Amino acid sequence: MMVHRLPSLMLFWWCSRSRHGVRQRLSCWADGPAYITQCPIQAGRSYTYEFTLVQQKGTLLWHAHVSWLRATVHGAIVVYPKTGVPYPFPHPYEEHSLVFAEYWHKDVLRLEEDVMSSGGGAPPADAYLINGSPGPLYNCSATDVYEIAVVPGKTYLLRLVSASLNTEHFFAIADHRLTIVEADGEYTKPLTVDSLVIAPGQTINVLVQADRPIDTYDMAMAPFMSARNVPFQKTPAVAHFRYSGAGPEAPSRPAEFPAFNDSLTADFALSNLRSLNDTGVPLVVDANLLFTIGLAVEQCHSPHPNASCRGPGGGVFAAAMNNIAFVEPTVSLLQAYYDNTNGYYTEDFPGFGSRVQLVLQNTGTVGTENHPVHLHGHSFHVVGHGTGNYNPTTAQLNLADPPYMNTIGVPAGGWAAIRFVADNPGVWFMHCHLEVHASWGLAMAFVVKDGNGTMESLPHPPADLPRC
Ligand SMILES: [Cu+2]
Repeated sequence: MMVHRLPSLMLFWWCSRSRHGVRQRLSCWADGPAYITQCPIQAGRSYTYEFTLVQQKGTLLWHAHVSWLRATVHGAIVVYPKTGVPYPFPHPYEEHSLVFAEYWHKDVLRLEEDVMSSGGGAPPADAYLINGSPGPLYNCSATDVYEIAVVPGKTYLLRLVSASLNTEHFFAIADHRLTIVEADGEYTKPLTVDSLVIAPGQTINVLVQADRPIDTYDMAMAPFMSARNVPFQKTPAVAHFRYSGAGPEAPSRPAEFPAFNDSLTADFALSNLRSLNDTGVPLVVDANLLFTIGLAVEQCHSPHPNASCRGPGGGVFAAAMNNIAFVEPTVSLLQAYYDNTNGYYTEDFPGFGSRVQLVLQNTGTVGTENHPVHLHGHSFHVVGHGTGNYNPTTAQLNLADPPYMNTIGVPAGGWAAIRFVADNPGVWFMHCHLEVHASWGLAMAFVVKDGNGTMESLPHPPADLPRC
């Protein structure tokens, strides 16, 4: 599969995953994040992303991975099971993808520049969007509503994809329950909920039964905001789940949501999500890492504090992983690693094939917030999570059937433990998928060195790889 002839400065993140026992490796050059695995594609140039989908299926997200361009450059990728392989649930009557996004009236490059030079937070989105439409709750948008025509009695599979920039969202359908059957491209045991939270970067498939009286029902996304004192857009984006026979003029039934800061409900799905199949959780680990993640405020050093120190208390927002704020390099880290260029990376990550447990501890000196942390190049088993500080002697880990994901919402003031096998050579970005947090430095990259066997080495870079 290839994506090519990209019009201008765009990069594509590919949710490359290497499943246990599955050869989905060796395509780090096609991963996409700017200054991690390549330099940005310049206007008028192109880069062909080549990668292999081996035994991968499900709903994935592609998006630009430079600056804040993901806001408008994104989409769903649906990988169907091989011909003849059924879903592990009754075949739905129809399938629809719903892509969630945030919209600003401003050019997002300007938006990013303004936010980063202000030292303060990101302004709320001007609207939320479902498949590009904000829906009737926004001004002048009464007819700009995405709609699914529904046959009563049938079952629908909805592929939910969040390309949102800085906000996590609840999703709900009026009077209907949602049965989660897949998360981040991996089947789960069916879990039925009234609403769920989806973080930027995540994909969740749900089954919905059209078993309610004939009418039009709102399918809506509303903000989940775990941080205090952060301004955010409160108006939900609404799409319609319209039964055939419903009067076109009748008002739709509104979806109901938990309170915007209801962390308990937000965490429910994660707490109860279980992998459907044996995904090969490492029962013992070779490396046990604990990284803190969180936001902080730095002292103002600007001669123009009113303009450039608009964070809390007249400071400048910052973020860190393991107490180090990630600063975007001016070269591609993968290129630097491939060329053995000194000064850009260390080689202290556990060796090829290591079974790694990584505990992400959410800290932060300016209140805490849920951080959806995404790891490139690997899916991971979410073996545990909880509130407060991680305590290895009391933490309850699920080593039987944890969900196998690539983005994990680390609870506000809490922790999440993930396990994965570092068997994909290359440089892999790990970052908060709230774009403003990543810009502040909530990011890092792992160097996974080559193994000794065949098909365990980073290949040579493709000829058309963009150069800095
Ligand atoms: Cu974050």
